[in-house]
Amino acid sequence: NILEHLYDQTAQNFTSPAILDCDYHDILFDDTTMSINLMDGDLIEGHRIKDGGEFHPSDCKPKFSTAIIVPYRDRAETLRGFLVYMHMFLRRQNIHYRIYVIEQVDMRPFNRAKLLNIGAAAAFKAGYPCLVLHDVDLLPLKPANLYACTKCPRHMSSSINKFRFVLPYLSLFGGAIAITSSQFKLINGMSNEYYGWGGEDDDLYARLEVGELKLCRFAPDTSRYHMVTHQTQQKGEKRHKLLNYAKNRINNDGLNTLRYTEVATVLHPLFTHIMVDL
Ligand code: NGS
Repeated sequence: NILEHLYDQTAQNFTSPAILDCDYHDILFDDTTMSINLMDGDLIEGHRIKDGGEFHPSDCKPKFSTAIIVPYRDRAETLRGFLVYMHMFLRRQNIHYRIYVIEQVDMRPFNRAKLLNIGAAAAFKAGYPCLVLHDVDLLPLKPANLYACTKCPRHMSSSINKFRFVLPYLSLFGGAIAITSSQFKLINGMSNEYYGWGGEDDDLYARLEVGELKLCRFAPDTSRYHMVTHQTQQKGEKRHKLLNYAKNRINNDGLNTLRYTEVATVLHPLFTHIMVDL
């Protein structure tokens, strides 16, 4: 029973005006496919998504507050599709959430993990108890895949069309994951050292092992995602070397050593846009 793994998580500084608790039963067990044909206008017209891409149900009190953090650079079309789709998907889940897009503006190779750390820091400030770390090219296909934190860090995207819906390896912990803010702090977030594609998610898995946090997954059928195709990225040259001593770096590479320049933060109708120079 999925519900057993979930527990109440409402943001510290979030008070819902409604009295009735939201009902999650339908969401957890309803597997109808989502429609993705709606445009931004349809979303904003109801005035229910606040600037910065924050939503909370208006007719019930949500149990979950989730910050969805998306590392980003140079994929405007993919981002647009992602935002429209995700708000349609998430609004139906009766959760309180906000979408943060963390954009790397410098020209160095993409550093996914460092961008996620930056997003996490913003989410902590806003009081979110639960983080969903999410690639922009992944779209969840099952409404039952609740965007809330389970007691164990959860690998959400275990069934992706690109891999014919089969999990490539057991310790894979990338794509889309849910982890509580306190768990993420416990393992000092992610490494800031992985420039270029690959390895940073395996490094995060190593941190879970150090912190003795066991990951979990919902059933494969609930964890289905569509991956939007894109060009392959430049691979990180140092990733294997870094991975070899991942466990030794946990205390001196992560949230406690996070340094960057915030270039701008803009509240767009569908997302909070944080631009950073790493
Ligand atoms: C591993 C990478 C991971 C990556 C995974 C799946 O080899 O970062 O493949 O990648 N690890 C290293 O490079 C050390 S995927 O096929 O989804 O593009 O997440």
